Amino acid sequence: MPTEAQLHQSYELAKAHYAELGVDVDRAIARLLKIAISIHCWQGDDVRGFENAGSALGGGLAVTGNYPGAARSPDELRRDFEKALTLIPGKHRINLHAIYGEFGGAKVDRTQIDVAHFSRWIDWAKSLGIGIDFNPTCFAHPRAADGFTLTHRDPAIRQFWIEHCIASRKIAAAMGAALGTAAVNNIWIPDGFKDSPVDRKTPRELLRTSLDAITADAFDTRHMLDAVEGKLFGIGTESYTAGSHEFYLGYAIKRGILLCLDAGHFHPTESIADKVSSVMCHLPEILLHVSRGVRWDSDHVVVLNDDLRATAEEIVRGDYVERVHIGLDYFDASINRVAAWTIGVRCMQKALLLALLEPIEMLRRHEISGDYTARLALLEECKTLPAGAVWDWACHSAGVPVGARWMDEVKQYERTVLSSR
Ligand code: RNT
Ligand code: ZN
Repeated sequence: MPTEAQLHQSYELAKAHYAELGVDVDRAIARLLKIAISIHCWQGDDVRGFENAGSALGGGLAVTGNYPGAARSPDELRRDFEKALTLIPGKHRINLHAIYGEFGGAKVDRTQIDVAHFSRWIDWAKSLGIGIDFNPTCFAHPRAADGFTLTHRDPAIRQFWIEHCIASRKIAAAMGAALGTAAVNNIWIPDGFKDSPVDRKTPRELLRTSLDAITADAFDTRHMLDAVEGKLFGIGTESYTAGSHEFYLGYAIKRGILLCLDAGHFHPTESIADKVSSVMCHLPEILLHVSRGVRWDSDHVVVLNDDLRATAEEIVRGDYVERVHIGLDYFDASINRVAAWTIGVRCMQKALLLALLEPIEMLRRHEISGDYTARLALLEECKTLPAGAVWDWACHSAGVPVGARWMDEVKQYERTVLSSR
């Protein structure tokens, strides 16, 4: 492993290299460390939550793997999350689902959830100086067992889920107010059909009415931001989902709320990167669910691939850093869960750093002057610039392990904490 002096030397060499291209490396690091990633709590316990409702996950979601050490309680989940935070540079956020409330063994139905059930999460987040984001949980519940929630034909079931989403908005707003940073409250529903429906219209009209009821009360956007997440298909809803991308794009624009783009929710060859600048023409802010589909919306751990890089490039090139909320959404139970968090967040950050290190002024000049040869040549040369030395220095200066050294700590944590679960 390199010494501190060697790390610094590599960094200085990289800095000189980038300076020649007009890139200020120190500025890139400073900008990177200001970007908070919303880290999904559900990687830590395979989307189980603490409701004890005994319902299967459902909703077309599937977690596979049986790696030991999943968190079994809020305290274990928080402890694991804290461990991951010590391995990731910068300050981040936690993204909670409604099923992660602390119900003290009582049966609290989804319409009954209240900010009191999240007070320990709020106190904990406050002590760490991090923000919280939130999600109503419209799956893994007897009333979602037939696959319909906000679009259910039965008005009583629809009303149940409307009330759950209203309760979630209130909780999110209270979290945002308590922590001094707006909580994004993201609605995703599984509703759809396995086989081709003859009525594609009614569920969507019902969804519109349900969403109108949910968002009827205005909240201070300094405390809570509404988001809606579309999806092309799920397991068991291969032919039709009511909450499609077009449905929510229209709804978000009409209501001036956030649209959530999940990387796994489109046709497999479709990338969310190209969508960012399109939807940002019409929306003030968006939420991303950065995920990695392998052949389908499989929610694999995010890695530094071309898709991720393209998404980060679009955020940075478009100067959208302040308007794009970056959340992660994946769940892999076949590997160490603290490592799964750490890998995904660090990769997201590497992608952002690579984008921040682009010689964008030079690239733009080539493009504007029509010199596409020079644009292509420079883009390709950028791929082998010494970004690794800059990333290592960013980690070092943020006080987190450099390179693969963080895995030593995960192994140690596995031996001392996770293995006894
Ligand atoms: C499902 C959506 C949704 C969930 C989480 C658990 O396909 O991506 O965001 O993954 O809310
Ligand atoms: Zn998602």
